Formats: sequence, C-alpha cells, structure tokens
Amino acid sequence: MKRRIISLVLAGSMLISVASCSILDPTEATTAPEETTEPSIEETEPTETYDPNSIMGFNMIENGDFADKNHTWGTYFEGGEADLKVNADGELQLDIKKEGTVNWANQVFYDGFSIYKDCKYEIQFDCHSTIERDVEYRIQINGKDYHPYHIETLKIGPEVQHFDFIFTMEEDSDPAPRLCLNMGKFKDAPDHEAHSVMFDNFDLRCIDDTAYLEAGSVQYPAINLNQIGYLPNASKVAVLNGDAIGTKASVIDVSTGSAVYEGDVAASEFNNGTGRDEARFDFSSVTAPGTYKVVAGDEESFEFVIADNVYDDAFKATLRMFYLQRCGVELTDDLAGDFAHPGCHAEEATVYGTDTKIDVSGGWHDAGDYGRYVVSGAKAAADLMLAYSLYPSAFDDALNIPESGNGIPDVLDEVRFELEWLLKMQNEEGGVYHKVTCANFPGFVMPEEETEELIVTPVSTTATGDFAAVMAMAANIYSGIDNDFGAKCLEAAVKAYEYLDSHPNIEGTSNPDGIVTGEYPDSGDADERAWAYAELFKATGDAKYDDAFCALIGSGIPCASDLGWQGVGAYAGYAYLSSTVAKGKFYDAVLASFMSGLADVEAATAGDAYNSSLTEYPWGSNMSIANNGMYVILYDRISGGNAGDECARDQLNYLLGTNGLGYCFLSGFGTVSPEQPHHRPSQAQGKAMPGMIAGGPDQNLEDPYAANVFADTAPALCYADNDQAYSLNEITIYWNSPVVFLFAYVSSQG
Ligand SMILES: [Ca+2]
Ligand SMILES: [Ca+2]
Ligand SMILES: [Ca+2]
Repeated sequence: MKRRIISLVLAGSMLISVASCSILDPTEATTAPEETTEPSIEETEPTETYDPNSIMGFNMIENGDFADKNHTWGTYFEGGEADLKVNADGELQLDIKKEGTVNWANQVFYDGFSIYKDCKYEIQFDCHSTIERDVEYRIQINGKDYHPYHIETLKIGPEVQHFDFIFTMEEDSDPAPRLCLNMGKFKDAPDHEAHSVMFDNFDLRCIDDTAYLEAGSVQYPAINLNQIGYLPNASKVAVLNGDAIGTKASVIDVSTGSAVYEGDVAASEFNNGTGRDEARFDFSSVTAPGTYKVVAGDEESFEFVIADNVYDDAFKATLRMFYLQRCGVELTDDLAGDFAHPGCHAEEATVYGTDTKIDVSGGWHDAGDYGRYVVSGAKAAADLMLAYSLYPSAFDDALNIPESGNGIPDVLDEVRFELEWLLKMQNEEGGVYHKVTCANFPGFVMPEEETEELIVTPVSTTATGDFAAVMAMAANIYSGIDNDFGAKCLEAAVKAYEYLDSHPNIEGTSNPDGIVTGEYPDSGDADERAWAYAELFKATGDAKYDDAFCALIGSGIPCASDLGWQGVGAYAGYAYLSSTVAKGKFYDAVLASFMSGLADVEAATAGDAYNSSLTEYPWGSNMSIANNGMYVILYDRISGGNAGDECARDQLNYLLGTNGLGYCFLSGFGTVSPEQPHHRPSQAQGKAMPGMIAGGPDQNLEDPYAANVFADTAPALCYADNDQAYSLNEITIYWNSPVVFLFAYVSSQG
C-alpha cells in the first residue's frame, strides 16, 4: 500500500506556541520525499490518486463552527453546574456557575467519530474565556477507566487562542471515543466565580491513514459452523460465503489431514440478514468421532469436534454461570477461580420512599451490573426448572458448586438460591417488589466494591405475577425433594395470587424518581397474571385458578411463542396445556394459540442460510434465538411430535458459531468467542467469565459504539466484541437460561 502522508509543512505552519503541544518531528517531514506531492489537509475533494477507502480529507466534527446556531454536544456534571448553548457569535459557550471539586465536574463532550491504531490526527479549535483559567482537552475511551488517548491542558483567557495539536493513536483502534473539555476545579488552581468559556471552529481530521488502509476492513470467516461441534448423529451444515462458495466442499480429518467426505454445495442465495450470498454445505453423513474442519476452495473453517460428549463442558459452564453470578455470599477460590470474591450486597435494603429496611440478600446478579430484578430472575429460574422437569437425566450433582454431592441435582440447588431470594422480595400483603439495586449503576468493579445504599423499588404486578408462577412451578418440582420447601413455595404463590386478585390494575413497572438502573418496564401484565393462574392451576387443579385464567384468556391473551421477561404468554400456555391434574376449560383455545407460534418460527428459519429463527435482530437477539429453540421443543412436548427438533438444534448451532459473524457467542468456548463482555466482574478481572451467552447482533444500534460502527451494516452483522457496546455484548442470566434448556434437550436426545 502506497504511503499517504499529507503535507506536514502546512500543518506545522499553523501550530501555535503552546508548550505542551505535540509538535511535529521536523525530520519526519523531510525524510519521505513523496510527502510534499500528496494532497494537503486543506483539500476536501478527492484527487485522482485518492484511495476511496481513505479516512482523510474531512472534518470528523460535524458543524464544528456552529454555523447553524445549534450543537450536538453533550454535558456531564459531577459536582459542577453549568449551561451549554451556542451564543450570538456562533460559538459554543459554557456558562459555569459552580466549579465543583474535580477536573471533570463540568464536562462538555462530543461523540460520533472513530480513531484508528497508528493513524495520525490533527485537531484544531479556538477558545477563550471571560477569566484566566485552565481547560483540559482530552480524546478518551468512552467507558472502562475513561483514560485519555490524547490530553492537553489549555491556559486560556479573554483573548481568542487558536489551538492546533497533532497526535498519533497509539492504542487499539477505537470506533467510538469521546472528545471532552473539562472545566471543573483543577488541582492547585484558585477558586473562580461564575464565568463563561467559549469554543469555536473545531476541526478534527486524520492526516495519515496508512495504518488504517493497511489493516483493511472487518473480515468475516468464509465458512461458518458450530465451533464446538456436533453430536454424531445430528444434522451438520456449514454455511459458506464469499470465496468459499463453489460447487464442492470437503470435510478434513485434522488428525490425518485427509478428506473423509466430499460433497455438493447447495446453490447460493442472498440472505437479507447478512446482506450477502450464502450457500449451505450439508455433511451430516460424517458421524465418526474426531476433530475436523471444512474446506471449500481456498477457505477453511475453524476446527470442530464430533463426539457423544461434545457439549458436556459447554453445558456445564452455561449452568455454572449462575453460581458465578450469585449475590450476597462469598464465592470461594476453589469453586469460582478468577471470579472468587467476598460476600457482597448483604446489608439490608431500604424500601423506596420509606425508612424501612429489609433483608433481600441472595439471588443472582442479573447481568453485567449487580442489580437483582424479579421479572428477569423469574424467567431465568423458570427456564432452568422447565429444563430439569423435562430432562432430569441431563443434570447431575457434580457441577462443582457448594451444594454438589448433597444428593440433590445441582440445577435445583442453584434455582433454589434464586427462589430463596425471591421469597424475601414478597411483602406481607403478598405483593412482590420489582427489584433491588443501588440508585445508579456502579463503576466497573467487583461486586463487593459496590457499597452504595441498596433500594427496593415498589411492588409491581408483573413481578408479583411472575413470582406466583415460578413459586407454583417450584411447588411441583421440589415436592418429593424437599416437601417443606415445596409447601412454602406454594403458600407464597397463593399469597401473590391474592395480591393480584385484589389489585386488578397494572402497577409498579417503571422506575421511580431517582432510580436509573434497569427498568424492566411492561405495558401489560395480563400475560404475567395468566402465567400465575396457569401454574397455580397446574400445581393444584383448583378450578378457581382455571376460572381466573379463562377470564383473562377470554379477553385475548396470546399464548404463542413469548418466552421473555416482558411477554410471558407461552409460559402461561405451556403450563395450562401441560397440566396433568385437571384439564382446563379453555384447553382447545389455548392449544390453538400456543401452536400458532410454530409457523412463524419455521418460516423464519426456512428463509435463512443459518436457519436463524429471526427476521429482525433486536437487543438481546441471542435470547430470542434461544427462546425460539425452547418454544419449538415445548411445542413438541404438547403435540407429541418432533416438528421442532431440527429447529431447536439449529438455534443452538447458530449460537455456537453457525451465524454470519463467525462467533461462538458462548464465552470461553469455540475458536472465536466474546472476550470483552459488558460484564463488571469480567471487566474488573480483565478476562471473560466463561459460560456466558452474549446479547448478539442488535440492528437498532442502541449504544454509542454500535451507532458509530454499524450505521451501514446488515442486521445480523451488527455485533462487536467490545465492552463499551452494552447493547451488543452484555450478558444476562435470562440469556443463559434458555441455552441451558437447549443443552439439556440435545444432551438427553443424543
Ligand atoms: Ca462559529
Ligand atoms: Ca447438589
Ligand atoms: Ca407482560
């Protein structure tokens, strides 16, 4: 690649005499003869020799001169107080009322640009202030420790100064950094009265993109398959794209280097999800245990295994993740390894808006944060209980958790840890608090380092409905294992039912003032109520629960494929239809509704080379994939057939690598898996906790990183393994739980 260094002489002539400025190395400008022949930074039009992939030649700060009198800059205050506006002179003006106590007490920032490793940048702007003071300019990482890539302290006063800095990005490329101007209280600086600071004419541009051009764009693997591998008799399909697409492909036994199978590649088809042509290569006839790879043309897949026990470790890790998410107890070195920590969040929590303190210790940390939320925790617990109830032989007493070896399947010990917490979240009236968290999300610290006040938010009817449902499930599942506990769960479920019965309207599903942690909002609680009534009917056979259920279903609650934390209709439908103590009065209507979900799932898989069951990829798309796999298996249980079998396996294959990105979304498994999840313990320890399913592609670009990087990307490819990308790469207990279900299913079927 030809070097493309622009005229440094011109840039040098514009530098002002700021002592700390990164002045150009003058030798650099004279040792490369071609430099003077290249376009200067003043040129914004491409020349004939301009590389179309170049990232030079334009200002990355939109509306940097505020000519349209508006701005898209943000503010962050930590103890400071200020107002930001565009003034009558067309400058960005911060009117500072209070300086606070730290540099960043008053911060103005700009997002929406990218900087690339080893590329050189120039930033220019004008600045002045109504007083003499310092301003800190930084381009920094927008997350983790917020450390700067480039930082300067500006000494400003009433006279307008022009600043011009050149810097090289010495760290890994950052597609979503933040430009910050800090105007708080600087160490050793005098106190300042109210004053104003003005900025104008921001110009940030790349002036040497050689390294960017040499690095090339993102390359996706040309052959994608389940990176962990396959059970011997399972269907096996690799999906080819790009140069791998041809007429033939082979399966190579890695131990011998010889082909064990050569077969035809199906005709390629355009895939709307990935925006490219793809072709399927079916090698299901390869059944002998071993380690293999698929070769097509000059391309080859990652290695994978065929074996009876191929999923054992992944299954175990996916379930052990719940242990590693335990709250309120010490996780010991011998069981938790890198993720051991002292007890956390064990102090009593304040009931929101009161002085009442209650013990709500225990349960699982929900996700990448340390909140504990009832509706999401209930979904996770329900999935694990369903998995156990349908496939008990898939679970053992040797998961390597504190209760291993106690004679009770470890999955039930683990679920009970959550259920015991849920029981503490029920108040005397029978209502269930929506969640317990601090008021704000913590920094990227281990759980015991989050020590702010714990707050229990008000009772919600969605939490109460979900609670009643999982407690009724638990009453069935734990009877015969611990009858007293089963009875306690049933009693709690009945009490929650009574609360719902006397509170017919939805309540408590949005964040109260001052609480900004995960909201888990809901606009409808009829599905949660229906689930509660159906599970109580299944657990007791009492006609009053059937009546309550029918009253709701009569008003039209869908019981199709919803297995989420917000829509739980399919849990309700499955519970109602699987009742063995009595047949519900609305059985046929519920059956028709429940069965109607299959057509949508099958239509989606048929239209996608990977047999993904999604036609759109929302936040947490991997949960939707896993939920659809779980739904088709529940469908089979009700119908008595096996229509869902292949579809469920395909959803698991998708999660483990048969997808357009070539990612195995289970951390610690496969060849390429998430290494930088948005998950505080992983971020604090600098390594990904194993056994976690990442959120996956989200075409709606719901964090700054995603918005910056994936603006022009096909839906199924909007994913990055980056801890700043919380809408793509967070983890949750309820994204893992349906995957535990799928592993239990395939393990029990072979
Ligand atoms: Ca201006
Ligand atoms: Ca056990
Ligand atoms: Ca709902």
